Formats: sequence, structure tokens, C-alpha cells
Amino acid sequence: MDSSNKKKLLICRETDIICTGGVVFIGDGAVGKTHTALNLASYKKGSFYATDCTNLSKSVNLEFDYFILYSNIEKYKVTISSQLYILPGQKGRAEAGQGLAFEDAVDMYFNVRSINDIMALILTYSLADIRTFQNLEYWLDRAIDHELISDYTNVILLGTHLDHVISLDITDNMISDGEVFVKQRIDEKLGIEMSTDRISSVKISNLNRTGIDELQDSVSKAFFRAFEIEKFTQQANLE
Ligand SMILES: Nc1nc2c(ncn2[C@@H]2O[C@H](COP(=O)(O)OP(=O)(O)O)[C@@H](O)[C@H]2O)c(=O)[nH]1
Ligand SMILES: [Mg+2]
Repeated sequence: MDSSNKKKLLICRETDIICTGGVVFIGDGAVGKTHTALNLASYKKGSFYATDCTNLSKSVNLEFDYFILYSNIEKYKVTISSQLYILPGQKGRAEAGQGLAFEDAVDMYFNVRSINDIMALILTYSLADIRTFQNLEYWLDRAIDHELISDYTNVILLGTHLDHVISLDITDNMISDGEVFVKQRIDEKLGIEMSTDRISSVKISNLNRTGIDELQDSVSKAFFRAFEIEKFTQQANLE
């Protein structure tokens, strides 16, 4: 990350490091973006969002939530404050008065994000619906066209509905091919060569919460890599 951005997004005081940044969910409608964000956001509170007791309507808008994670590296207490943005899965633009479709919400995102560059882009699909996995190509291209990916962004392929999988239509091989595809497409279209550790995949269930810990871990790793936290603490040690 270029150092002027890092200065705005990272505060270091004695033994405290605080960093902030955006985590953006994109993918088809009804794959579980909103519920995943709710589960991440309620993580520390020890509660979780049981998907079957809610009847959330389609998110024809730009949704926002946040979560805060703490960890320790050497003598430092690291606080990651991540801002979650969920973009609607409705393609194109909505008519006036009909809320926001993807293109409307992405424009709005650019106005509200201020200095919040994207540390993790979460390409979300349902493991129970292969079309939502195939459509990630469309969503990746939208993300590329809207410059949601920069030199330090990490990409997470997130499969939801793990509880709901009857047949394994989406195999682990397909997911790892997906990772390679993402890497190639980003290189081809943006000229950004992503190291393989910046692209990962996680499977979760919002119903029974399997995998939420792992997702949380992937998001914090994304921040650590984007801010080069380890390098930073070593450097600060020498000063
Ligand atoms: N069984 C199951 N249902 C889920 C899961 N995630 C989301 N849902 C349900 O799928 C529907 C769409 O979820 P939502 O979060 O609104 O999707 P979004 O349109 O991508 O934001 C809701 O009825 C959720 O209760 C999951 O992991 N397992
Ligand atoms: Mg939603």
C-alpha cells in the first residue's frame, strides 16, 4: 500500500496498532451476503444470526456493518476495524424509487468510502447452486471494471449454504481452478500480479455457523498482509 494511504488508515502508538479498511461482499442475490456480514459483525458478541428465524428482504441497497478484531503480535496489541459493505446482487441499475441495484450501489460506495480502500473482496456464492458459482466471473469483472481491486486487496471465494449441500456439484477442484482463474483475470485486466496467498477460499454455513471462524481468520490475514503489519512491527522494534 502506498505510504500516504497507510498513514491515514493505520495508527501506531507505543504498543497499539489500529488499522481500518473495507471488506466488500459481491455475488448473486440470495447467496447469503447479508447473513454472512451479520454473522461476522456479531462474532465478538457471542451471538449469531440464525438464518432460519429471519426473513430479511432482498437488500436492494448498499448495506453497511462493521466488526472489530484484536490480536497480539510481540508487544503490540493490534486492532483491526473492518467496515463491511454489501453490494446488491441485482444486476444493472434500478428505476428511481426502487432502491439500488449493483451499479447504483457501487457508485454510492465510491462516495461513502472516503479513505476506505478494500482489504478483502469477498466473492460470494452458494454451494447449493452452481449457477451462483459460475456467475462469479460476472461479479469479478464488475469488481475489476469498478476498480474495487488494488495492489493490496485480497480476494476470498466464499461458499455459503454448507449445511444445505445435497450433492457436491461444486468440487474442491473447481474452487481451486476458480482461484487460478481469479488470479489470471486480475493479472490480465489490471496488470496486478497477485501472490497466491492473497486469494483464498472458505466454505461456511450461516445456519449452524460452520466456517465463520475460518472466514474471520481469512479477513484478519487480509488486513495483516495489506498493511504489512509484521514488517511494520519489526521496523518499529528497531526504531
Ligand atoms: N441454509 C442456509 N441458508 C442460508 C445461508 N446463508 C443465507 N441463507 C438464507 O438464504 C437467504 C438469502 O440470504 P441473504 O443473506 O439475504 O442473501 P443476499 O441476498 O446475498 O444478501 C435467506 O433466507 C437466508 O436465511 C446458509 O449458509 N445456509
Ligand atoms: Mg442481502
